[in-house]
Amino acid sequence: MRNGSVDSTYLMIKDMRVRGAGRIARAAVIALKEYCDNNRFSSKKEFHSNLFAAGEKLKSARPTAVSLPNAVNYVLAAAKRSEAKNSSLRETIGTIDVVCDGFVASSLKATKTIGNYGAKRIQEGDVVLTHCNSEAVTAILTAAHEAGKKFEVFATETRPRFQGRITASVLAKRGLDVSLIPDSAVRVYMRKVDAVLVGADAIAANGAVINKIGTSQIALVAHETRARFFVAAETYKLSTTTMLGELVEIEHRSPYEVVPRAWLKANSRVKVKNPSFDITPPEYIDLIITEKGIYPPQGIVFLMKELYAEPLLGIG
Ligand code: RI2
Repeated sequence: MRNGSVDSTYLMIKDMRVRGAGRIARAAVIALKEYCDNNRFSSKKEFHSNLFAAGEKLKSARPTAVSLPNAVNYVLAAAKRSEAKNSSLRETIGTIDVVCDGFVASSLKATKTIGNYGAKRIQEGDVVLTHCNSEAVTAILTAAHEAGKKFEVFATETRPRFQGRITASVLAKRGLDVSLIPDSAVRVYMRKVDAVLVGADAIAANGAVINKIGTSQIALVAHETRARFFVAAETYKLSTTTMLGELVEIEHRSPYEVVPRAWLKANSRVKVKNPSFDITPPEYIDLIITEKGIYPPQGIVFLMKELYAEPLLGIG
């Protein structure tokens, strides 16, 4: 069995050569498509068990961004439906190809739609602060800029992996007015900030947002200065299992992302903690911008029920 696309995508997601909640979802779906197309299966049974094993492997690459299991489950659900219809192996693989292409296209379209919806929330003269690197956020800022609005952006560095540099670089190349600031400088600049705009790795049924570590501190400071706090997320980042009371697992990454190996060796009694994500409670969030519309966090559970309750629960 040629597992190449699945194994290499698993590793690229795990060590964050492919990162960002939307990107990892699309990468996993493309890996599953390639896996189906590039292998010969002796029976439908073999196909299904191998496909589900590949899906489980991909889902295990990173635990927090729910976009990853949601995207993989979307493909596996199509395989299950095909099995239930007793389709031939060739038909099933054909269906999976279509489903994977459809997911990737609709994911890209959703980000663009969020850009257009969110751009309306940026006012002329605003100062906007963002954290980490989110395609949904850069889509909004870019759309507002292309609409001719003049505004200033502060991008936090986002230690320990400095994804804020990606954001600052992308926005500057697109002609936006952007300043990179240390994470620890957020409170200094927040007095000038009109709106905070962040992405999401997962959104819980109560409207809490799981995003890059540091997001919840920024929300607290935004609350203090009454800056608006917006979240931009495609609906495949909704965590349906939180409707059943399940918690979103927070990823803890290597201490060597925080300090060099030699330093830790010389200071071996020091414990280094590196949680990747934190949880911003709904009370600190004004609006969640999705491709299906803009919701207060308290409205998210209704969107979740409308979109996913039946198709997603019970899969996995
Ligand atoms: P988009 C990222 O996680 C950040 O937390 C970002 O806010 C989120 O994914 C959403 O990104 P990481 O992969 O899907 O850098 O909006 O840990 O691009």
